[in-house]
Amino acid sequence: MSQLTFPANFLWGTATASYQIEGAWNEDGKGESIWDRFSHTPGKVLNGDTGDVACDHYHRWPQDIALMQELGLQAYRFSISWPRVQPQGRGRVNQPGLDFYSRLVDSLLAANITPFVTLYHWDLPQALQDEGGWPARATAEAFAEYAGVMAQALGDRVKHWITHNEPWCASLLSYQIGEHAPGWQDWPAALAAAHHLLLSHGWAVPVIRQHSPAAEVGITLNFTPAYPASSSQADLTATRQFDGYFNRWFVDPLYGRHYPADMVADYQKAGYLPQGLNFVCSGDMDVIAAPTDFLGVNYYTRTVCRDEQAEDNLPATLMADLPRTEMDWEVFPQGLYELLNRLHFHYGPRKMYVTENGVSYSDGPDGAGRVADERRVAYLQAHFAAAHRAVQNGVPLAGYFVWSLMDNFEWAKGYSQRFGLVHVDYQTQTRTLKDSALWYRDVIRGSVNIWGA
Ligand code: IFM
Repeated sequence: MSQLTFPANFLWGTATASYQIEGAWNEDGKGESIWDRFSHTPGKVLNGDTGDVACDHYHRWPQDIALMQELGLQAYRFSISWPRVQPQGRGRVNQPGLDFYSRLVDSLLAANITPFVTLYHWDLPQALQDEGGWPARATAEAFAEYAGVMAQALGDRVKHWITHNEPWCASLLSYQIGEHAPGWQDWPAALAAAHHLLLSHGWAVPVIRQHSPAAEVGITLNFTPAYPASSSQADLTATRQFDGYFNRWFVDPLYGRHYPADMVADYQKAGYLPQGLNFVCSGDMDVIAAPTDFLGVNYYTRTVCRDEQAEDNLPATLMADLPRTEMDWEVFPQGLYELLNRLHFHYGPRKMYVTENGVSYSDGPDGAGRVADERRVAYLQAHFAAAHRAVQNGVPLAGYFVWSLMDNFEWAKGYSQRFGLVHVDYQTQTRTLKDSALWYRDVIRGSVNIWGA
């Protein structure tokens, strides 16, 4: 075992998202979002949970910043609720909404915590959904306007901007699988949505730079590396396809490689692109490939790909038998190491941040009020060590954000999953530092060591 040291200005932080923590869904002039509409629709979210109150962060943010200070966080990644700022998605700006984020930023800076602002973490104004949502090009145009509003308001103080969080979720999970808002199941619409999300990112980059000249601008993708269950042709094809669907469809165009040709062919064959790539207009791919300052990487797990239908399959040699989290995701830290290397050597982003990594375990306070979540400590330790090995290989990793600061609304799974370093009692809104929070505080302080093999 050796003791690991990260680069001197490496940033340690935590991440959250507006709908998952803020609550105050209809206060101070905020407009309705697609997640308000979706969670208020019976049957869409487990147990009928909603983000109406969530962690009540909209009212309790001073206390939450105090918690961040207690943990010694160096950076905090949060997202802006678009309909809190522009209730109709374009045009009129709701000043109280803007003031909320402005105060938050000022207080973070006063606490010596660097704000990382995500513009879109899935709470689209319902008004824009009513006009077609992300499958409509006009939504991308509205996003560029909104990015300008935010950069103008906060750009003097915010120096790290993330346009979108996980466009795979905002497009395919939301418009093809239908598990997330707005709950469509429509392949062609989902692929158009993916394009418009990426396009809106490309349009927003220069707009943000214009109002916030010294800032770093990037995008966050979620990656699930795909591994074949065996070396059979069928499993290799399944692996290529999953990787294309989940990872390459998004990262390739951002780095100037257009949509992956193998996937375009597969989608055409399957009938998912009946009009071809007709949503791609001349010049779009150059817009999408606008140079950025960093790539945000969200990593939780891998996928083992098996074509169960194939007759000529070999026996599976790579079994999915690792420990699993309460999301039923495999714990696979090696995947983070391999992913960071792949991104660095294959795409060459200038810089990367792990903008999310963390784990859902439901440990709560014992009789003495202690939350002994040693499995989360073990998960984080192993992933930090994997990231460190990547840094040793020359990967330009500049920081790491644990998901999440506190337990929160886990989308279609409601409050059943707890990812926080801080436990939240939703009845009383009491926050309790879990053991993992205390351990993370000590990692940041440098008073406990991260161990590598
Ligand atoms: O809670 C989510 C977050 O909103 C986006 N990334 C994955 C997390 C855990 O599922």
